[in-house]
Amino acid sequence: MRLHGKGRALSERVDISELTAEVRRLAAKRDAVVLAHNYQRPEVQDAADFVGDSLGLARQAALAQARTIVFAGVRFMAETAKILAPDRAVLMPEVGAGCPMADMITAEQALAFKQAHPGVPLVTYVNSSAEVKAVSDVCCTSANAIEVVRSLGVGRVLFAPDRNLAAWVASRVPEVEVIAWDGFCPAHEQVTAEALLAQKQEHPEAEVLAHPECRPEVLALADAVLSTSGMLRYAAASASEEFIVVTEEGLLHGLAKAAPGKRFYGLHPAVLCPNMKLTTLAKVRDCLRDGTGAVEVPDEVRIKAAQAVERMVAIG
Ligand code: CIZ
Ligand code: SF4
Repeated sequence: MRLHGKGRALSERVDISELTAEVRRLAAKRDAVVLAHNYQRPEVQDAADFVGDSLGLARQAALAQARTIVFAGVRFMAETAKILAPDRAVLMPEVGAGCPMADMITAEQALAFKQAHPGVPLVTYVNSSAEVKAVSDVCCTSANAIEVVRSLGVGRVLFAPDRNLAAWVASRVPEVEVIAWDGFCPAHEQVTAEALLAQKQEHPEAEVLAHPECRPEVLALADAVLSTSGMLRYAAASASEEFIVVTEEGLLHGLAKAAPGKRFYGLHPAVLCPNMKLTTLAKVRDCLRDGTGAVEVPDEVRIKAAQAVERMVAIG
């Protein structure tokens, strides 16, 4: 039985190295750049030209010289790339990869939210559809939400769709009243304080890095609350050798590369986004080979959504 297991692991490795070579060959042939989100499968990250958070990747998309952008992530991320790079073809290897949190608010609901609070700006997390961005005043990411809200210089803001990120921002910017939409990320929401406390007991020396999509009682136990790009920088710069990482487990791969030799622990049960895992290396290869999975954002939506995204980019 052990032999069988070892043999299988070896053949999977061969598959991965062959598929990676095919991905690279097809990307060159199609004049494509492959972008992978920090939560993607390790082998997809390793085969990509760039790995990062949604905004970093959308910026890469805008800078890329390539005619085609293959986006390994979820739909709102590929849409953001299309918004910033409208003249490029943006392809998704798995068109069914959505984000349940982004689906928790529609453009109609966002408009009604605004109408119920006249004159109060709507700050929308990038984890939202292009249509919702188009009716928003400004976007934010988990990396810049606090700065974006502060920069508006107003006493009240509407915040959608993530209630946990909204609560985190409200705690850090107490001078602003944050009126939150009741959305959440199912993967981060299922993390409990008990699960984190159990892991802290196992690893008492570890620093706890948590994503602001987690519930407030989980964030209260963290040493640092950070976006994925923030965690990568923090872990590399910190004097600590061990970290408990409270975000989607795909980031553990990037952390091990960003801070070699340091130890990173996830949680039990693991924080997993099934949508992020839908994209496989074989699907990336198929997408490059067949040119399928084009993401389109109609011009009238794209132009308005671009204003909200570009306003955020100008802030930081
Ligand atoms: O904006 C992103 O890429 C997401 C969803 C997470 C993060 O914190 O980077
Ligand atoms: Fe959406 Fe959460 Fe998955 Fe990110 S981890 S894509 S917020 S469901």
